Amino acid sequence: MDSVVIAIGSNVGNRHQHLRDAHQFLNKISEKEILVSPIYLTEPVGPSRRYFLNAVITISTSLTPQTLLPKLKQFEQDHGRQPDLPRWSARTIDLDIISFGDLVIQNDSLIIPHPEYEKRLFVLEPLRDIHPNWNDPKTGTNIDTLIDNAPGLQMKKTTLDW
Ligand code: PH2
Ligand code: MG
Ligand code: MG
Repeated sequence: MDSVVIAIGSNVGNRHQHLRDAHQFLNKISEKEILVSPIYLTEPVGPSRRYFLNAVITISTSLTPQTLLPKLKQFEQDHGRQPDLPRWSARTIDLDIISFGDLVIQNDSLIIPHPEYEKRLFVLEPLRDIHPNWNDPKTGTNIDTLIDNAPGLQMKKTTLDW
């Protein structure tokens, strides 16, 4: 069984409810108790002007990355996410696999660890909240160093609950 770190984001509609729906879904598919970060309000990275709610959840699964990924995509579509919109479009819900146990995968449909998470404080900060001793599976870089090296981003922890 592997521990899988999943980053969640929403910047359209009832963002809080979308995160809660994702939480409920991940709780259901996880084979052990999930780990859940606080919810952050974050400045958009890229051209979108709508602020995001972001969080990180760790699940445990005996699925493979290739079988977990379509389940996450199906959830996104069931929650009003249109699959073929451009990369930076606003999104009701986005579920990104950040890491999958210690696996390092690089193929056309999947790159693990997530190729850009090191640049994204909206992933790194909530990740550190639940895994303060986390190291990147590919480079071994620890989470404090990753955060020190990431570009600045306006963000704050909210008191929103799950
Ligand atoms: N997701 C993106 C692009 N930009 N910015 C923030 N703050 N949070 C996100 O989750 C996010 C983003 C693409 O998935
Ligand atoms: Mg994303
Ligand atoms: Mg995504």
